[in-house]
Amino acid sequence: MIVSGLLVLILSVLVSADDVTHKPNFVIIMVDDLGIGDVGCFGNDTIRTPNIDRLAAEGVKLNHNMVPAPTCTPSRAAFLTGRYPIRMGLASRLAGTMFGYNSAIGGMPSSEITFAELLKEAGYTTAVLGKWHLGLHSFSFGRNFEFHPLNQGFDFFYGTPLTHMNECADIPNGRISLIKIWDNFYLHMTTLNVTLYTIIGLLRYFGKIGPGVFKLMLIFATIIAYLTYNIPHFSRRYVCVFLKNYETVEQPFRLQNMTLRLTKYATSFIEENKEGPFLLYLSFLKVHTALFTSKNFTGVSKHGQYGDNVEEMDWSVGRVLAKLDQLQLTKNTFVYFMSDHGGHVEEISIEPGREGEREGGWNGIYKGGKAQVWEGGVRVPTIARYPPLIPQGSEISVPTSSMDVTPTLASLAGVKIPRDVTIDGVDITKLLAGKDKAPPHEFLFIYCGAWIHGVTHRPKTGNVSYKVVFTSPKLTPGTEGCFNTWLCRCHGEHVDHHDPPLVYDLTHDPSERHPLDSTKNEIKEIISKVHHAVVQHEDTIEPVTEQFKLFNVLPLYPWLQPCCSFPFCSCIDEDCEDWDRIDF
Ligand SMILES: *[C@@H]1O[C@H](CO)[C@@H](O)[C@H](O)[C@H]1NC(C)=O
Ligand SMILES: *[C@@H]1O[C@H](CO)[C@@H](O)[C@H](O)[C@H]1NC(C)=O
Ligand SMILES: *[C@@H]1O[C@H](CO)[C@@H](O)[C@H](O)[C@H]1NC(C)=O
Ligand SMILES: *[C@@H]1O[C@H](CO)[C@@H](O)[C@H](O)[C@H]1NC(C)=O
Ligand SMILES: [Ca+2]
Repeated sequence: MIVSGLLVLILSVLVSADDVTHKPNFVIIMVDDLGIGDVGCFGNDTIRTPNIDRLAAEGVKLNHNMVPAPTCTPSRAAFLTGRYPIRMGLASRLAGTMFGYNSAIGGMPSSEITFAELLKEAGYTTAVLGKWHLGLHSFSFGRNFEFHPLNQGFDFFYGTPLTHMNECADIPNGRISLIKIWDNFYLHMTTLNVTLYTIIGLLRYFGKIGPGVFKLMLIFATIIAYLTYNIPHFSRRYVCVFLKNYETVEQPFRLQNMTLRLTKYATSFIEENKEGPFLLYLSFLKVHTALFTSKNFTGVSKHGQYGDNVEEMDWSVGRVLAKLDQLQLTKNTFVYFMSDHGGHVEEISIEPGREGEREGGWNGIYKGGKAQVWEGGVRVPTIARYPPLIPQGSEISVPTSSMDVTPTLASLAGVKIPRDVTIDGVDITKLLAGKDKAPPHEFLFIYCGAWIHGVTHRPKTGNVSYKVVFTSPKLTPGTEGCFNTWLCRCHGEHVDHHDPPLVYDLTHDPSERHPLDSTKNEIKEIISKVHHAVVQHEDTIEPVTEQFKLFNVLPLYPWLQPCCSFPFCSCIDEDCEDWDRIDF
């Protein structure tokens, strides 16, 4: 409280009222799990993404933009704050590196300063639409919304606190992937329940409990049995929740017209705030599974359901750009487009009739994908457009980071970031403008959970970017994914350690096929420089509260579960039903 009060004070001194009107607007578009090979302007000649391509033609393409961690939660936390996720306790030591439940208590601490907070203090109206995935409540007996977007600088939220998941499929033959992956689900549940009944029976048999307690325990065990066998049925309602600000407005959320809904909210927000300045963070539920499209985009692409999803997302981007054009805001609006990490290689359809069809993103020439240290996991399709600054159709090929967004936005808006906060990203406005071609980062660390698996190294001199890989996931032989675990894991038996580390010349070998000879002196020197950088970086990491503790991430706090109508937790948001007649 005191810190944010101080922040308001500092910022209001720095920002005088009359330059507010000259500030750029910001439209920040985040796509979920989109691969770099899925986009026309990044080399795809069969998928149609004319609107994203238009952005690139009118702005700059960032060919080597990286996320510091290849899964949703940590990547998004870094994006919003400009800091490595480990600085906010979001580097997981567990098998999972993302949040999975609404009734859990981990999240991005509200003490973190997001770009929305910086801009809001500078007079911006801010909104986030779509996926959040940075937590909801911290531990409390009531609801405290500690991790909610409205507590992180956003004035308006319409979206899911969690993410879109396979459980959310609303088509009849949709799937419940987690249960399917956990092959022996019903066997495990039966074992659990038989054990429970046996224990109760034995307790009674040996006279440890009386008949009254025995009956109560039987009732209790029966409730447990009912709940466990119905996890697949309930999980959709628990997981797939849509909020409008703090209110639960749809549960489980309906997918079919979801992109239309987010698009309508996006264009309305721009319209309502055309006098500016505004920040719109449009965070698509697409193109994560379960796949879904509205009527107009069903069966339109050359790449099955996945391609349809990409093309509908592109359409939505097009509506947002058209709204900026229509209101003559294009010139004064900084647009940034990115994916939160690479495509999900292991997402292969198991739907009857479509078995084997790829449902995850395509990472083009890059190796691996989501949850991996390889380029397919961390190099993301990225475009920035801002006509007054950025030359049309330009490209940047030096390594940049998604963490650069916060300092860059702050710089463009003329806001100072408090000096006591460690920011890992850098202000790249001059690089975007084509004025300063110097690489902004000599070292970029690639985290998998709590561990640094690799480092991208761009020496200050010369034109080569290197990658040093210390640890890599054990892939299913003959594939580029970890098909046994559905997503690659970060440590233990699931990874290989490389000593000496593998070194790649990313400039000439972007697919990471040919490690350089580590007996050569120049390669040894690179390894030693990178080792040194890792040690220096680790020295700057201060211990903070770990958010990925087992008791934080499990759904152990049912009273924190958003539920619009107890006990059924079922409702629909009835605004806009007539999608055929809506003007976007
Ligand atoms: C274009 O994207 C589709 C869908 O992800 C993919 O199947 C195809 O291989 C891509 N084409 C190229 C040239 O990368
Ligand atoms: C769907 O396509 C029809 C025919 O082209 C068009 O009139 C309608 O506006 C489209 N709907 C949406 C939501 O774009
Ligand atoms: C950088 O690359 C360009 C061609 O891509 C080459 O002409 C130039 O000599 C290189 N500079 C250095 C310092 O290696
Ligand atoms: C989506 O919109 C179409 C066209 O307006 C409508 O027929 C359909 O029922 C809607 N679907 C849902 C789930 O609301
Ligand atoms: Ca994601």
